[in-house]
Amino acid sequence: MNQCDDRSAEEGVGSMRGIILRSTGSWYQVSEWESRVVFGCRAGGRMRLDGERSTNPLAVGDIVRFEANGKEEAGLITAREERKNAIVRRSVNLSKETHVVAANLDRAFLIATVSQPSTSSGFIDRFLVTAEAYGIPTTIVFNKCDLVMSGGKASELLDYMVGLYETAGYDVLQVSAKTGLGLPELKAAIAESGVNMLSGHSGVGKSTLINQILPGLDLRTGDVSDSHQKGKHTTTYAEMFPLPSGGYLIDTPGIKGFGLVQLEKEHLHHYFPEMFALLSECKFHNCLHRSEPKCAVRKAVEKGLIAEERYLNYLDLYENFDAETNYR
Ligand SMILES: Nc1nc2c(ncn2[C@@H]2O[C@H](COP(=O)(O)OP(=O)(O)O)[C@@H](O)[C@H]2O)c(=O)[nH]1
Ligand SMILES: [Mg+2]
Ligand SMILES: [Zn+2]
Repeated sequence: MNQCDDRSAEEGVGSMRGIILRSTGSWYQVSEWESRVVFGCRAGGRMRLDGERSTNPLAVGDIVRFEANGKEEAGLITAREERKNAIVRRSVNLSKETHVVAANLDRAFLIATVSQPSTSSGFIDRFLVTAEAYGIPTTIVFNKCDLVMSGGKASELLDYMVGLYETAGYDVLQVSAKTGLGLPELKAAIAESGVNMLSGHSGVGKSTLINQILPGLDLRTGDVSDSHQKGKHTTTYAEMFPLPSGGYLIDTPGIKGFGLVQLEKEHLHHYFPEMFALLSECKFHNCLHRSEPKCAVRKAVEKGLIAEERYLNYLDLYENFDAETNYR
């Protein structure tokens, strides 16, 4: 049962519903559900929920019950609603604990680039597997397209990467935060879902894109190699911004990638949609598409119907699975 319903009954009229925009460990910014007024909240003692091994029982995107504590726009969080999903990574210090990066995501936007820097398909595929496992639809956004000269090497790579992921069944956008190319399409896609997360390597232009989408914010950009950014809370904490369309946009600064938490090696191939679609045509129902006879996936790779690069990334993830569970 929904914990919110549970507890609101006993807490009565003073209780409000809100969504966590920001968390610094012991203090939270909570946006009241209807008015969107932001309250500064602390968490009540009951927040560590049974059976959870995370260092942070409350995360960005969590929907909570809270009570105003008399002072203006300050309150106490009393309960958390059940999560639809949560992106987690292993806690920095405690190997068996996890850190919840964000919860209740409706869509992820993976920002990638083909130059300055170039994003590898290995990184993209690892992200996609994680998102598939959590049931979060993903749009791949190639930014910095203004740097791509037609006919050049970067242009070839861009065409190849776009084809790779469109063929695999993903939505792909080509944008430039600098020139505004493709931004109307990106804004429209973001307005379609409730809670959207922007992810990607440092330096691909996440903050620049968010500044274009929400011009009032004025986020710091271009500090890729800025030494004072290291070790600060910005390396671990996500932040959520309300959108005029009614939804939210989450920035995940400094998060290089997500680990394959709670995922079984033998199920990895389920999260490559174009391979999963062919599983029923393999001779063995539990085919791992490695060296089994009469494998429909390998046949499709040979025929060029499934991209070899995606298949090789699958094999690589499979072979190095134990290492991959250690978050990088
Ligand atoms: N040429 C070009 N540069 C961009 C674009 N978007 C971002 N940048 C630059 O890339 C650098 C990193 O951007 P930033 O938004 O801080 O990346 P983040 O680490 O992903 O948040 C900055 O110097 C930006 O000015 C783009 O579309 N085209
Ligand atoms: Mg940034
Ligand atoms: Zn197979």
